[in-house]
Amino acid sequence: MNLTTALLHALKANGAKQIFGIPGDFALPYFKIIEETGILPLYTFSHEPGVGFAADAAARYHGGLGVAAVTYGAGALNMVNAVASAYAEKSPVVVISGAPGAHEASSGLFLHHQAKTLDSQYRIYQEITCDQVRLDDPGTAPKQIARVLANCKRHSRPVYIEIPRDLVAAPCEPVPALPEATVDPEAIAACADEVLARLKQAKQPVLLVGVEVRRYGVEQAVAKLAARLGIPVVTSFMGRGLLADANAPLLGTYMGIAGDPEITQLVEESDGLLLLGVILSDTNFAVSQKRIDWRRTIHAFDGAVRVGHHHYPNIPLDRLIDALLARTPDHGNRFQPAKRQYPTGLSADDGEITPQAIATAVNDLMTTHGKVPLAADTGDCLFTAMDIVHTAMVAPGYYATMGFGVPAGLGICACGERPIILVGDGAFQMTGWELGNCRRYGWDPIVIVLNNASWEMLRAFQPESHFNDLDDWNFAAMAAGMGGDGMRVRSRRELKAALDRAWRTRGRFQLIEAMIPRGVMSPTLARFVAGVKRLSMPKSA
Ligand code: TPP
Repeated sequence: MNLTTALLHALKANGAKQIFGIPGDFALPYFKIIEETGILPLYTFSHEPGVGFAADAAARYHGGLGVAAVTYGAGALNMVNAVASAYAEKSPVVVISGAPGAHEASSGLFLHHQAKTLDSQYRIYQEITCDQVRLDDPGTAPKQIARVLANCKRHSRPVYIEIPRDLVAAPCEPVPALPEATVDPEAIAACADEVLARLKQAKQPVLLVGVEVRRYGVEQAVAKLAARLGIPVVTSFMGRGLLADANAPLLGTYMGIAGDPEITQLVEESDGLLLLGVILSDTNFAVSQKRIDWRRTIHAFDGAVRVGHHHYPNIPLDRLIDALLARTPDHGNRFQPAKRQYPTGLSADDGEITPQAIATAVNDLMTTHGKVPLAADTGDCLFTAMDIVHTAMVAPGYYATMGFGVPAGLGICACGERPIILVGDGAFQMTGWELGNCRRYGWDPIVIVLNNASWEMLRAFQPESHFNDLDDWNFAAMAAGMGGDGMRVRSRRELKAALDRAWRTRGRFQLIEAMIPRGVMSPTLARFVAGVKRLSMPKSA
């Protein structure tokens, strides 16, 4: 075994299913080993942000490790935003970067791709990963790889592994089993007892689930717990798509004043709000008009639990859920919330296309053919997704980077699914070109570009600025050259026909360019903007 194969076997043993990457001269030697051993399939993309987003989405979707492989400097530094996003949103992405060999580092010359010092890249990545290693000693490498991968999984955050190019084939022992975290069973028991006592006291307990529930693979267990406790469940905005296939008493998604008023009232008036794996981000809570009394909440996040003013460190989420389940017998009582109604039955006429019409058309498609996963970008497409039936979804709901949607959808394709990708024209201008890689891999996602020739979300906040006007690029016309089919649609009739055709056509990506008039947005975005504007207005005396 050599250094690279030891790493690849360890990645596979710990849940990686594939590698996304772009090589460079510092990375060619280890890419050669990836390709020739076939330990994990390799998918190359066109631009490093796409590599990072695809690895992030694959990790989110299949619940294992995502792997993004790049070259030193120009490659790795080109991926910083995508890895920062994965850090913020707790996605376990393993970044592998090639690097100069030892003799090159001591040549006295500046090396190509070097930013400031040879260590600049390592230091930059220290800020956006939870552990790092440079594999410059094959003797200690197995233990160091084990430590870094263990931290990636434990914290569910990106890690950084640098391989000097002269060591990729150095003999190396296999990576040992990852070190287990030590936990105190008594602390977990005490914590679980207090959580359940608080819930029992509450007149209106509610369970709010966030992204960690998927990251730590406890969706089914959480669904079971919610059913046994008989309390309603809602997801956070970021957690949209969680529990989509679990049998949980799920009401919908909490979005404060931008969301369903019944859900908002339920969450904000709860006297026993249990937040499981929820990131306390502004997008999850800022439009709540600060109505949540945090002293009355129970918050399990980042391996710790806070119950009112009590703090329990070192309580992994999966261990907490196990302990809660062990203390909650199944009495067969089931809370059956009223099912949220999503818009269906598009009237396929000559009327103009709105974001809401797109949600309706997608709902009709899923009603007929069954649910498919969604990948959404930032912009109104993300808010439009809130009107689509609750299905598995990846989206940058907190870090809110544009450019995520298309490569994230391809990350889902690499997991063997055919997603629907929702993306605005502004975001498509950034990373839409990754679709050109579909043909090589036989991927055929359905892509809906919401083309309003505008940075509409920004316009909503600042309508007077002309810089939010974009040109009309005619993306549909470009699809054929990239190996897909493009359809530009202007009416609801055309939209429905294009979606039906896209569904039937397999083997090529399907790009539906839905032309939406400027100024027309989804009802959820309209409420979100109105809410944020209202909350950010100075209070009158
Ligand atoms: N750059 C990145 C990488 N991410 C961002 N979120 C922004 C800039 C700021 N930003 C937020 S929304 C937006 C911009 C520029 C406009 C999005 O336009 P588009 O994708 O066309 O979607 P729309 O708002 O029209 O729905």
